[in-house]
Amino acid sequence: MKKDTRLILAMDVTDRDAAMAITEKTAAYLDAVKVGYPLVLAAGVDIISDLARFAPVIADFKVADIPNTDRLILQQAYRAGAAAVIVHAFTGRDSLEACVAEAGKWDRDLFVVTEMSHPGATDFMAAPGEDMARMAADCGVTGVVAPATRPERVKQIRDIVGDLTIISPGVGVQGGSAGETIRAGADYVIVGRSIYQSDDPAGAAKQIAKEIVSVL
Ligand code: NUP
Repeated sequence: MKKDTRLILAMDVTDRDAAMAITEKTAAYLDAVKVGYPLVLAAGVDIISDLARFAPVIADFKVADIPNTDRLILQQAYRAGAAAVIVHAFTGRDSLEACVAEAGKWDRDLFVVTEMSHPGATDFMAAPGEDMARMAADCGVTGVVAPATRPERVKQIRDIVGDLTIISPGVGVQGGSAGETIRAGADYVIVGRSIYQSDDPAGAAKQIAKEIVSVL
């Protein structure tokens, strides 16, 4: 994944044509596009290779199963053309190691969720978040997902994961700031609704990319 604008679009629009059109319009400001269940279930898995024409695709499948099932899911995501897959870590080391091995076979990226960005993440996920970040670094993943809504946590997670890539959702509608998140140590911010619900998605993406440049 190139590190140019440091902006990743979360493409959660469920209309295939709209998803394609918005991604094409904003592509000049993106380092990657992230898809998850909303769009893939609506449009089919081929949407991954279709969007990959505009930017590398991160499959946000938050994979969380036994090692064998994790492996099977990752195979399908990479086969469909995903440059990276997002998985959970709370399932434990054997599951994560299976994911790392599968990503290695395909020579693709793997990101691990530490603590999520929504308020409910503090109910259960925050406490083991640092342990999960430590285990992720230990297992040799590409990077981790850390909450832009809590820049202080991004800083703490940066201290744990060293040079690994940090991608941070929660900018815009969820309340996080792109500039603060990058300043806290994230490599990329992930932005969805603030871009795809805008009347001018390209203008919104350009503005966020500008904000990021201003803090580098
Ligand atoms: O902790 C996380 N928070 C989060 O919002 C982990 C995620 N993967 N996401 C995803 O990022 C979420 O599912 C959505 O696709 C995107 C944020 O979108 P938005 O709040 O900018 O619209």
